[in-house]
Amino acid sequence: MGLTIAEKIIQRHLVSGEMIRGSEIALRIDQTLTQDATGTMAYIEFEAIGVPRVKTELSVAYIDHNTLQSGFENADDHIYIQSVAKKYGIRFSRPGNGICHQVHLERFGKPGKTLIGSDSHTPTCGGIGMLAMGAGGMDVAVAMGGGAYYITMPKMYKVNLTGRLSPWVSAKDVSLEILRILSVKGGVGAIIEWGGEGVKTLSVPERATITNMGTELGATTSIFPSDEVTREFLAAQGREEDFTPLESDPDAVYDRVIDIDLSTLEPLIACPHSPDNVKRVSEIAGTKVDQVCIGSCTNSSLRDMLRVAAILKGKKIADSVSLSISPGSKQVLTALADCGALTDILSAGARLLECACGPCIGMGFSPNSGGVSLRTFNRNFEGRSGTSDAGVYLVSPEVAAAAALTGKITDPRTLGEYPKISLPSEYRVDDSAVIMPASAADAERVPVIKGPNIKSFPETAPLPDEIEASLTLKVGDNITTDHIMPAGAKILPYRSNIPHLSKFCFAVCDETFPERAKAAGKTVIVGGANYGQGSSREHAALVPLYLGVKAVVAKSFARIHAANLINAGIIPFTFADGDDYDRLDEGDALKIENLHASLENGAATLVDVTKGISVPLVCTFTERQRKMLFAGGLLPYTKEQ
Ligand code: MIC
Ligand code: SF4
Repeated sequence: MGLTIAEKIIQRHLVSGEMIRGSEIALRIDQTLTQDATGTMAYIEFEAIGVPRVKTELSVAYIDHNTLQSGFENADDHIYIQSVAKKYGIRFSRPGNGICHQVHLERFGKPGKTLIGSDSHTPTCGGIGMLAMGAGGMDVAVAMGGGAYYITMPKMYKVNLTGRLSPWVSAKDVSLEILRILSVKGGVGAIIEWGGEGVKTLSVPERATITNMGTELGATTSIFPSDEVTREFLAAQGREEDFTPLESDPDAVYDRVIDIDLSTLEPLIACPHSPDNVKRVSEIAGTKVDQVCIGSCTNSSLRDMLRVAAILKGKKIADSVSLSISPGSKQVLTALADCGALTDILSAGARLLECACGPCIGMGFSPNSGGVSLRTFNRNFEGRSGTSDAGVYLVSPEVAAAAALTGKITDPRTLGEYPKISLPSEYRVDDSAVIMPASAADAERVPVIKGPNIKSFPETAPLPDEIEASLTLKVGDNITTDHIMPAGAKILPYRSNIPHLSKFCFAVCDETFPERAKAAGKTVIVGGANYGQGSSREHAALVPLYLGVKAVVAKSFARIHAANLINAGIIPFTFADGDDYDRLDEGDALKIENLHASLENGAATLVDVTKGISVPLVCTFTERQRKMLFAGGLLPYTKEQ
C-alpha cells in the first residue's frame, strides 16, 4: 500500500506505536519553536525536566506576541527566555525579527523534518513539506529534552486542486473555501494533504497561508508536497541544500478526498465570530468598514505585502478607514523598503506596525466600539480583537486593500486590472537578529535571569480515587481557548504569572467564574462540542488547574487542548450520550467515584447529587495518558520516568 506525504515522514520518525489510524504513536521531533506568550512557561517546564542542553537538531525561541513591553513584565520574560536560550542551546529570535511562523518558514523549516511549536499555527511550515504541529508548551519542553511527541495517528484527507486562481482571488480564499466545506470541527483528527495539478500554480507563501489556516479546521496539521516550487523558494532563501523532494505515492489511501477547482473560486470573507462563517464578498459588499489590518502569520509574506502595495500605489485610503500593516518578518520589511513598495503603502495612508503578531492577538489596534474590522488574520473569535462588540471579518490581502480604498466591503474584482508583482529570485538574507546560543563548554557559566513576574508552576497532585465537585460553569459548543484564557494587551504580560492570569479565566463568558471556582474549591466544567478549539496556549489548562478544576465533561474536545488538560492532570471526559448535556445545570453538586478503575475501563459514571441522576461518561485514554493522569500531569510523570 502506498503512503501519503505525512505517513512517509511519520514512518521515518516513529519511535513507538504503529501507523494505524486512531492509535497512539510517538514521534521523534527534529525541530521546535516557541513564542514568548507560551515560551516562558515552556522553558520553566524545560528547566524542571533538568536536561543540560536541548537534544533537537534545531530549537528556536521567538519573541513576537507581546512586544509592547508596557511595564517590566514582558521585558523580564524576554530576558528570561533569552538567557535560557543561550544556556540550553536554543537560537533566540529578537523582538522585531518577525512572527515565528513566517521567520521559521523563511529561514529554518526543512521538507521531510518534524517540527512542534508552542503555537497552534506551527503547521505553517507544512507549506514546504514539513510535518509541523502545534502543541502545548509542556510537550515542546519534553521534545527539547529529547522526548517523543505523542499523537493519535490521524486520518488522512486529501484536497485535490485543479485549475488556477483567477485574478483578485488568492490563497486566503482557498483557506476560507475549505473552512466553508469542513467547518471549524471538520479537520479534527486528520492531516490534510494538498495535492493535484493546481498545487504547482501556488507559491510557497501561498501554500503557507493555506497550511497556516488549516489550524482553524481543527486539523492535526496540513501539508504540501515538496517540489520545484519549494526548491526555488529555498534557493531564493540561500538554502537550497535544505531541499528534498517529497510527494505521496500514487496508491496512497485517503479517508476523504475533496476536490477544489481553483478557477471557480471567488473572493470570500469569514463573518463574525467564527472562521467558518464564510460568505462571498459580493454578498455583503457595501457594508461600511472602520478598520483594516493586514498582517499576521497567515498573510504577511512579501508576496502579500507587494500585492497590497501594488493595489494601493498612487491611491489614498478612505478617510473613514484606519489601515495597519504589519510585515511578517524583518526580511519582508527590508525587501519592501528596498524596492520602494513601503513608500507606496505609507503614501496611501497606512500605519506601519512592528513585524509581530500585534492586532491579531489584541495587542493594540483594537477596533472602535461596534466597529467593523477587516483583517487578513486567521481568527475572529468574539472579543479577541480587544473590542467585545466589534465585528471582525477575515479576508485576503486583496479584499483588505480594496476595502481600505473604498471604505466599504468591496469585491476587489471591481477595481479593474489585477496589478502584477514579481517575487525576487534571491531574498536579502540577514540572520543577525537571531542570536546563537553559548557553546556547550560555556553553557554552565551562563546565568538564567528570572524577574519577579515569573511565578512558579501551579501545584499538581496524584489523582485521588474520587472527585466531589461543583458544576461551576456550563458553556456551549465551540468554546475557544480565547474564551477560557483570553489574551490581549492587558493580560498577555502575565503569561508567566498564573495566579494573576486566573482573574481573567472565562472572562468572556462569565466574569464571576474565577471567584466562584475558588469558593467551590473543586470544580467540574461542562462544555459542548469542540471544547478548547483555537490556540495551543496551555494556560487554558494551567489556570483552570490553579482554580481547582478537576475535570471537564464535554461532547467533544479539540486535539491540543485535550492534550493540555491531560498534561495538567485535568481529566477530559466525554458524554457517552451527548443529550445528557441538557440534564446538567450550573450549581449542581457532582460526584465521580472509582476514578482509577474507571480510567482503566474507559468508562465512568457521573452522579449529579443535586438531581439524583447518573450520567455515563467515556474516558478512553492510552496507557501513557492514564499514567500521566494518575501522576497528576506530564511533569510529575516525566520526573517519575
Ligand atoms: C493565537 O493565535 O491564539 C496565539 C496567541 O498565537 C496562540 C498561542 C498563545 O496563546 O500564546 C496559538 O495560536 O497557539
Ligand atoms: Fe501571532 Fe496571530 Fe499568528 Fe497567533 S495567529 S501566531 S497571534 S499572528
